[in-house]
Amino acid sequence: MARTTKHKSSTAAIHDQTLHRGAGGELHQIAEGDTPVMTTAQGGPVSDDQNTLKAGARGPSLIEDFHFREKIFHFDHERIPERVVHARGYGAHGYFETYESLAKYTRADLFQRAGEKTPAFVRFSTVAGSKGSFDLARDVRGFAVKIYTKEGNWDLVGNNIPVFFIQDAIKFPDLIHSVKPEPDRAFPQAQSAHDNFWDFISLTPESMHMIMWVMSDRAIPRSFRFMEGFGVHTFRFLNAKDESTFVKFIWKPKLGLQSVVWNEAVKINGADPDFHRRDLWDAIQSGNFPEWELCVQLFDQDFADSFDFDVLDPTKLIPEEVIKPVPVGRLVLDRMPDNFFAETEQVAFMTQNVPPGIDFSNDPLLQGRNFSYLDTQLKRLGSPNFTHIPINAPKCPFAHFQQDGHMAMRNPVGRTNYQPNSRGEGPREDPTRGFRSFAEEIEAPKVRLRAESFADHYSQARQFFNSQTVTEQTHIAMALTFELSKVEEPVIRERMVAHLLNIDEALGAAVADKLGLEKLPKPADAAIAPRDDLPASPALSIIENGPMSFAGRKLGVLVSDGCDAALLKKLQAAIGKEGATVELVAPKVGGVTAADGTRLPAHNMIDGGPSVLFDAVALLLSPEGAGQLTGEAAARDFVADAFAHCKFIGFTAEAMPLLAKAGVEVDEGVMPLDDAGAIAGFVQSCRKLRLWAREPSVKN
Ligand code: HDE
Repeated sequence: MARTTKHKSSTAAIHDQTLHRGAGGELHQIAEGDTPVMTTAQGGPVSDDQNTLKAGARGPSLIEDFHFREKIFHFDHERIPERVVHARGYGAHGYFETYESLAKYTRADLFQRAGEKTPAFVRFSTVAGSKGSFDLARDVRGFAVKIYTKEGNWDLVGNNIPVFFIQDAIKFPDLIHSVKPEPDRAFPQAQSAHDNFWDFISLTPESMHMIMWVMSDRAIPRSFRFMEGFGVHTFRFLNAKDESTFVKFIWKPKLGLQSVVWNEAVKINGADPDFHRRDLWDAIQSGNFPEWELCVQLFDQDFADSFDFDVLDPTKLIPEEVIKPVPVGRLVLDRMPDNFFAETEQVAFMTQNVPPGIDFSNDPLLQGRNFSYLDTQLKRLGSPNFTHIPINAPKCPFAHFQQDGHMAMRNPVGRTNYQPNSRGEGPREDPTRGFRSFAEEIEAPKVRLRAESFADHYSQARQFFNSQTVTEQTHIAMALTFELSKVEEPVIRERMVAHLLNIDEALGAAVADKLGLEKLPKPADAAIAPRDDLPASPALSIIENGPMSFAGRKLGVLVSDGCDAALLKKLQAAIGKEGATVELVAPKVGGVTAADGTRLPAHNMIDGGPSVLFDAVALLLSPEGAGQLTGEAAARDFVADAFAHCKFIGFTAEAMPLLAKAGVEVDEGVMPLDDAGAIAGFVQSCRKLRLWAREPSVKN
C-alpha cells in the first residue's frame, strides 16, 4: 500500500510509529519521481492493476493471481459491524480547556490547572437509524466526548437530552428492539413513528418524561453546533481526601440553542440527508470552530436526600433554577478526522472510562452501561486490542501486562510479563495516584426491585411541558399526533393518550382530537399522583434560550440575471459582520449576471438549494427574473417553505410577484430590502431566527 504522510497530527504520529516498528513502511516508498509504486499489502510491487491474470485474453481467470485475490479479499472485509445504537454519527477533534482549578471537588488531573488544554474527540449521532440513514430523524442525539487526560481517557458518553427512557439497564434491549425497524418487515428506518415503539412506550410509564423531550423540537436540532449535551446520570467527584460531591455534567453551546420544525426536517432529509455532517464539516473547515462550555451541577448527600426525586433515577433532572450549572471549562472542535473510518467509525466510547477523581453513582442505568460498552467494542472492533487503534489509545504513558490477541500492535519486550516479580521489572500499582472508588457503605439484601423513590413518572414530564412556550407546546402536540397517526393499532393510540392526560389534560385532549379518537380514555393509573406544584423551568425551553444572534447561521439569497449586485454586496457585508454566511441560489449553478454586468457564481441551483437549508432567505431579483421564477415550482416552494417555516424573508420590490404566487402574505417578517437601513433591520430581525407569531396562520 502506498503511504504518504500529509498531516502531522498527534494521531498520525502514533500511526507512523506503528508503521515504523511493524511493517517498515518506508520501504514502500519505492518512487519514480514523486509517485510511489503501488504494492500489495505484503510490499510486492504491482505491474498491472487493470486486468486479472487470465489464460489468454478471453480465457478463464487464474487462481494464482495473488494480487487480485488480496485486493478483493480486503475489499470484502472493509466493513465492521455498525453500532447497535448510534450507528450514524460524525466526529471531530478538538480540545478541552479548564477554566479554573476544581481541586476542592475533584482530584481529576484535567481539572487542576486553569488554562490547561487537553485533547478531545467528540462523536455526535442519532440513535435509531442505520449508518446510512438521514440526519434529521426525530431522535435523540448522542453527544459522546473522549478527553485524553494525563491520567487516562475520560469518556462522557451523553445525549442532547438530560433524561432517558428507562430506569434500569435490563430494559435497554427491549427499548431498542421496539424503536428499530420491525423485525418481520424491516421498516421503518430511523423512525419512532410505528406500532412497536409506541406499544412498548405506552406500557412503560417511566418513559413519559423522555417522551416529552423527544416529541419536542430538541429531537430535530438545526445543527450539532446548536444543541446542549448532558451526561444524564449523576456522577461523583472525589477530591484528594476522597470526599465525594455529586455532579451532573451539561454542555452548553456557545451559539445558543436552535431546532428546525418537523415539516422542514422531513424536507431537509430529502434535500440533504447529510445536513448535520455538512454543517460541522463546513464550520470547522472554514475556521468557525464550534464551542461548548462544560457546566457542572454540584450537590451533596443532603441535597440528594431532600430533592423531590431520586438523583439516581435517570428519568429525572435537576432543574437549573434549583442548582445553577457552573461553567468549568470549554470544548472547542477545531479539526476534522483525516479518515472517517479510522477515527469516527472506530472510536470506542465507554462510560467506564473515568480518570481518578471521577466516579460513578449507583444509577442502575449507568451501572448497566458500565458493563455493556466493553462488549460492544469487542464485537465491533473484533479484538481486545482495540485500545491499540490510535483514536482509542490514551495519549498519556501507559503500562500493563496485557498481551497478545488479535492484531496486537504494542507488544511487551523482555522476559517479565507478570507481577509480582523478583526482578523489579515492569509497572507497579500506585495506591496514591491510582483510581479509587468512593468507599460507600453498603449493607442490603440482594433483590430485583425498583426503588419506591423512582415511582413518580409524570411530575417532571408535566414540569417540562409547562416550561415550554405555547409554540413549543403546539409542536409537541403535533409531533405526538404525527407519530401516533402512524400507529395502526387503535388501542396503542388510546393507551398513549391516557398517559398524556396525566401530564397535561389539554395536551391529551388535543392529541385525542387530532387523532380522531371517539372518546377520551380514562387517565392512566399512576403509581404516584402527578404533582402540579413544580414551578416552570425556563431553562428547558429552546425558544426562551435563543442566541439573539445570527452568528453561525446561513442566509440563502435567491438571485436572477439582472439583480442588484451592489445591494447584494451590502447584504453580504452585513451578514458577514454578524458572523453568519451567505449562499447564492440561482436558476443555474453557473450563476447569474447582475444588472451592472458583475458575474455572480451560485452555490446551488434552485432545485438543489431549497430554503429548508437556510436559516433565513432573501430574494434579490430583476423583474424578468421574478417573472420567470413564478413559473417554477422549486422557486415557489423556496419562498412558500421559508414563509411556512416562519423564517425571515428579505426581498426587493421586483420579487413581489413571486411572493404573491407562493401565497405569502407580507407580515413583519417579510421585509423589503431597499436600502442600507432596511438591510440592518432585516439582519437584526434574523437574530430572532424565526417569527413564531406567524405560526398559527401557517400551522407547522
Ligand atoms: Fe448507550 N450504547 N447504552 N446510551 N450510547 C452505545 O456502544 C447502552 C445510554 C450513548 O458515538 C453502544 O460503542 C446500554 C444512555 C451514546 O460511539 C452500546 C444502555 C445514553 C452512544 C450502548 C445505554 C447513551 C452509545 C453502541 C442502557 C445517554 C454512541 C455502540 C443501560 C446518556 C457512542 C457503542 C458513539 C452507544 C449500550 C443507554 C448514550 C451498545 C446497554 C442512557 C452517545 O454499548
